[in-house]
Amino acid sequence: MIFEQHPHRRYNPLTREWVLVSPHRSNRPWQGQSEAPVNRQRPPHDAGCYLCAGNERANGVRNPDYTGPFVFENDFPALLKDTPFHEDTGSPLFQSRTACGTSRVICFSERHDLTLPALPVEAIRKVVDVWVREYETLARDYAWVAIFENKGAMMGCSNPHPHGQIWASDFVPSEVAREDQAQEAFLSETGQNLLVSYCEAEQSGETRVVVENDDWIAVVPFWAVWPFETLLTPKRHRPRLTDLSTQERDRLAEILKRLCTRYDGLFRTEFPYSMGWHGAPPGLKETAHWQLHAHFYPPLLRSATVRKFLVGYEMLAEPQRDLTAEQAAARLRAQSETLEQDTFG
Ligand code: H2U
Ligand code: ZN
Repeated sequence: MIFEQHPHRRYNPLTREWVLVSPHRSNRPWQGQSEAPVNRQRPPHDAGCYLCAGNERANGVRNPDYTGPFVFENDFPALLKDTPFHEDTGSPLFQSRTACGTSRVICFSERHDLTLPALPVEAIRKVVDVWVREYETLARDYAWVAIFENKGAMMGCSNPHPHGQIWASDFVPSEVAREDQAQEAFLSETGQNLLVSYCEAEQSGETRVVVENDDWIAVVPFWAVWPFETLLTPKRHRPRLTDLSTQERDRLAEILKRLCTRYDGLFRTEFPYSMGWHGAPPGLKETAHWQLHAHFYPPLLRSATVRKFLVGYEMLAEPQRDLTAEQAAARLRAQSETLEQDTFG
């Protein structure tokens, strides 16, 4: 395809933003920053870890001797339950309003040394169940439940014990509101669900597919910004995590392991990323336009220590990438689905 060798822009229909793709630059030399490699040798239990079973957290509370996933209220939450109501819309220049909510931390398992891809599928399945359960509980009281994982020091993760976070808020955050509007507009303009149609189209082409099973598909989206960004979504129309069948939860655990193992294999490192779930906001009655999906946004570009920066043109104009989504998908497809523990650290 000629346009894969020439600068072009691609449209992200989920956010209605454009990304500039410059494939002719892929082989430019790099003399910029590389990060120090992290020591990945970790013990199964670390006496100094705030998140390990039986240990004392930063605020003095002791974790139980848990096995499997463990959820606790974040000791340093970004959102608080009882913030006094305040709304200031008097001036278009100085608008503010109260934000209420709650934050939780989810340790994926008692193992300090095992990230998602290193856990057995059955253990990942338990994490899936906790995501669904937490979503279900918090969706009763909140307008949005953010379920996400910040992985790796490069992504600002403060603790090596594999864990994710859950933030519930009484407002729908901007990124989600944008996706809501875009999917709604797509349905009313075309009569189709945006992501269901998109993934059907990707399945027939295969150039951007990374992994799939009977119920799930992961692609490097056509409009990806991060070099190895992926979009993971059910094959059938499922607006929310709570709409997943037992089998879909089983197969989600399976595909998560396969996808993350490929990520780890790419640069032979515990692949850093921010990932999280987007689905129909809890309060929404009409959900035909929504499709559940997870975004994986990994920062790495060309090795375990060389990352992509969204700076300069990206900050001031629009996102830009050199490696095409098709090249990234091919690289991920070429990886093994067997975790080579001995290659780390
Ligand atoms: P991140 O590393 O992804 O930031 O998550 C760690 C979270 O765990 C962070 O939000 C919380 C931090 O507030 N935490 C506790 O609640 N208690 C602790 O003792 C340590 C960390
Ligand atoms: Zn730990």
